[in-house]
Amino acid sequence: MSTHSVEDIKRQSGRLRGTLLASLANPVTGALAEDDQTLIKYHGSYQQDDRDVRDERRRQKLEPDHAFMIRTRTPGGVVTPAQWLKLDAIATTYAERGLRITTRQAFQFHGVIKRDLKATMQAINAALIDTLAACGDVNRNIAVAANPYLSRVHAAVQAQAEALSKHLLPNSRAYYEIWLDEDKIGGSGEEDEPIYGATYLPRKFKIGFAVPPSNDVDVFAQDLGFIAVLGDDGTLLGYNVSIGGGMGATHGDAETYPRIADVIGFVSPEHVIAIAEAVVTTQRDWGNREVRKRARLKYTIDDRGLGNFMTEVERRSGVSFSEAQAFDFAHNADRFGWQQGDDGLWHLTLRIVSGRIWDRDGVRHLSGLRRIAARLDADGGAPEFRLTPNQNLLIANLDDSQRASIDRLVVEYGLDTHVSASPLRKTALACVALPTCGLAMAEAERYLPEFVDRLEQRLAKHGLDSNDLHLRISGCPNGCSRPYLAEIALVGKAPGRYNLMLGADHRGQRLNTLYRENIDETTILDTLDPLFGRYVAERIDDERFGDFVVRAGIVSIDSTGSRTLPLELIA
Ligand code: SRM
Ligand code: SF4
Repeated sequence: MSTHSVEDIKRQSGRLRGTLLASLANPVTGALAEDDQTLIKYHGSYQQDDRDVRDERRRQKLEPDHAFMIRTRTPGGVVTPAQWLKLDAIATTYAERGLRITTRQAFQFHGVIKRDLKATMQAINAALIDTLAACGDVNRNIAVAANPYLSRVHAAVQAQAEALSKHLLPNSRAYYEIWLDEDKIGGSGEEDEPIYGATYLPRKFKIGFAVPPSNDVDVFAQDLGFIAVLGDDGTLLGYNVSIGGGMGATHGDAETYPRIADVIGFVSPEHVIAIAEAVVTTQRDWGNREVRKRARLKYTIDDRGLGNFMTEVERRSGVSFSEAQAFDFAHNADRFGWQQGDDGLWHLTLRIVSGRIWDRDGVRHLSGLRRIAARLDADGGAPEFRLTPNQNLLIANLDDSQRASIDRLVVEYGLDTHVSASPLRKTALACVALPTCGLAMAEAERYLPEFVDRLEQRLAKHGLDSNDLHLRISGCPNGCSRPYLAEIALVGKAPGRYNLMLGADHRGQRLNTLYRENIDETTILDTLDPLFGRYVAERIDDERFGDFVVRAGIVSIDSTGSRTLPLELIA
């Protein structure tokens, strides 16, 4: 890795250009120069290597099998059928692992080799989608409730999120010069960055818009959240604002921890951009630039004080927060199948296991969705594909006459797994982890199906087959599947070994707690088994498992339910 600090790399990058052009042109290696590996993130890509073959290649004295992950900036995860077809073609031509829906409603392409990077970026842009700021120390893809029923509010919130995403883009033309061959103009490399400045943010920054009763975006895991408040007539009155959420932690480092965001007040829709910009610039100026692990907004707030931070945001934005309005989240999972929106149109939510869409091992989901996209594209109207923050897929805005033909294709291509899957399987999430993620300590996406098989057997033993239990697996404590908000979570510690976390609620409002550390599958199942037994015997009415383990004192959560203590202190 580079000997330069990330702060130095950003400062010296000529507004995110570095030596990327030379790195891309170098035919000797499949990798980029070290500092460029940091800079390419701001362009929406990560250099990775296939970890399944890493050791073997090292033995053979070969360089790692380098390839790139590319992530889109798709606020709210919305694309048209025509765009879907183009993304499918890009995945088929350049990527190795199909299309991957992320937990922030982006598409990821894995396994793009260096010499195809530019062509892939150009093809994505030709689909009128970009990847700018999808990664890096900037505002990331903005998550928006995929909410299929409150369609009018969804449209208003989506429009607001798109405008905000655009507003918070870096000003540098580096992306357009490097990938899209835009001519350099005077001042290139020294562009003004009015929001970010020369060193951008201290760390990544994430925004989510929630529309109650659904908390599918896990708004309290976001650095900045906007929770829609509706009037009696269903119109959008404004938003409760939440700040300081985040999941990432480091094993054994008590200075790092997941944190539930604080709700700090209410603002009207016209103030969203001013508030967001003020939160971003305050974090830019106040965030920790010495210790990257402490650089997220959640630590800035804990270090500087929530009240001080709020006052500064009000000062910078010129907007005063009103008192937060009451809100009520019912769940943080998706609702599958057909739902009719309040505009009369129909929306179909399909389950996509860990967001991976490909044709492999008898599965033909990529082909099936290609047929559906082609049909919808030909039909006209305003259909759209909407990625959900739970890695699933919504086919939105259909009229009644279109449903039967889509249903036929869904069944023909086996895209109807939500019909037969257990509630546990339907809502289970796993991050990507191995073989592409460089930080993975254990399997997640590839392990989820078999772990669910075994967990289902234990649940069945206790008559809990139909229990809607939320399970999430992450390959390391960074928490990309938002595991700390699951009733049961496995957080990777080492190959085949996980920390078992218990006790979050099903609305994304309470973090779970470390219950057993560094255990293997058999121990995990044997640990859960008696707890399921107690749950059946002792639960009150329709009490959820996550609530039960807290009430029964099996895990202890602080009285506010918004634990901000380091994991290690809680265990
Ligand atoms: Fe993540 C880093 C994948 C959502 C917290 N995340 C990574 C990297 C890029 C690994 C790396 O830095 O080398 C992973 C690439 C794996 C791969 O091969 O694709 C990765 N994160 C993902 C995705 C694809 C997971 C998924 O299965 O869908 C999600 C892409 C989101 C997107 O479209 O932008 C993803 N990551 C999240 C979330 C969930 C969310 O945002 O709602 C979190 C927790 C929320 C948060 O940020 O606190 C998350 N990812 C992290 C962290 C820990 C950050 C921290 O504050 O400590 C890292 C590591 C880091 O930044 O150093 C990380
Ligand atoms: Fe990789 Fe860890 Fe994120 Fe999983 S949680 S994708 S293993 S960084």
